[in-house]
Amino acid sequence: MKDQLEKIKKEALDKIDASDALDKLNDIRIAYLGKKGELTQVLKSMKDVAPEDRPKVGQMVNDVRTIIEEKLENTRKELAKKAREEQLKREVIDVTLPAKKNSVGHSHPNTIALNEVEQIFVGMGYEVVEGPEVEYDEYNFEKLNIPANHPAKDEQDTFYITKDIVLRTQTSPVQARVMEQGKLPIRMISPGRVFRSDEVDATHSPSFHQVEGLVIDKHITFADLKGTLAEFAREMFGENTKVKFRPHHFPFTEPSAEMDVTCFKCGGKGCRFCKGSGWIEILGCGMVHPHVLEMCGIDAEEYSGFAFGVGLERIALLKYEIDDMRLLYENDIRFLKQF
Ligand code: 2NM
Repeated sequence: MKDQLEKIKKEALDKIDASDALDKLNDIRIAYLGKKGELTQVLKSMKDVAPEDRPKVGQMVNDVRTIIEEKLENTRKELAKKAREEQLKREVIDVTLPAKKNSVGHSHPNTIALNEVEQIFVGMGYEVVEGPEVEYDEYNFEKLNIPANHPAKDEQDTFYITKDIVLRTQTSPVQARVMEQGKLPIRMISPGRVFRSDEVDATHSPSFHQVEGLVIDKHITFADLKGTLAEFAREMFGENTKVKFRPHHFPFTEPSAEMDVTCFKCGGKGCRFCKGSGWIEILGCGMVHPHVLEMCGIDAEEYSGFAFGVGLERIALLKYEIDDMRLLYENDIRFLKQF
């Protein structure tokens, strides 16, 4: 019996020594100490041992069990430690490696130009007001003195959502809404996206951006318009910039004009940039039509005002000397980073 126990002990300890994984230790535990394990079998054969020898043999079995258990536990700890060390080695971080560069975006030329326009007018005391891109026909056309049957309402120019709802073709409906609220005087600009059913080319897009301005107060005259827009041109394109107004027609203003600025490339002498004329067309403007004031609930006898509209893309293309509008819609970061 003693020899048998010694043999079991040696066998078990050798197997534990040879183990290189935690699950193998568990197999060994089951094989020797488990319910059907070898040591348990020995206990079951106690009935064949002489009764006076049983305590001694029992003690021996327990000693062997304790030795195997201790060896199992120690080996388990060693293997676990080795596994942890190997994991740490695998996960080691080389803090001397150069960091990955975060790619940062860049402001769009439209955004840069808009920030500049806003800064100029906010500096003159104007408010910046935004409004819906999907508008009622009433605000986009009717209240701006563009009646039914007007060619601007043609489906060729306007995206219709329903008979009465359109994608705004200008940001003036925002101004009609502000006038209607009746808080006077008004000094505001309304920047935003507008929509026209145009084919895409180097100077056209079905969706572009406008900044429109509106001033309403008592005694506002065309001189106020000229002084304000001349100052805007100087701040936007340089202090030597001169302006000139050419008569024009818009349904919502009377009189109406287009404003040109002296070419900021050649200073007015004429170059490729201004197509030899020395002048560059910048914006449309005029005195708000009395009909528009009345339709928006403003007494045209007491109040008058001027309004203007500039295309943001046009400003960006001119200022940054970009020759194709389509570049502004691709958002290629290599293009954007140049400005
Ligand atoms: C332009 C040109 C001229 C304009 C008119 C108005 C309003 F709402 F007061 F009637 N807002 N903007 C206007 C006037 C816009 O864009 C070329």
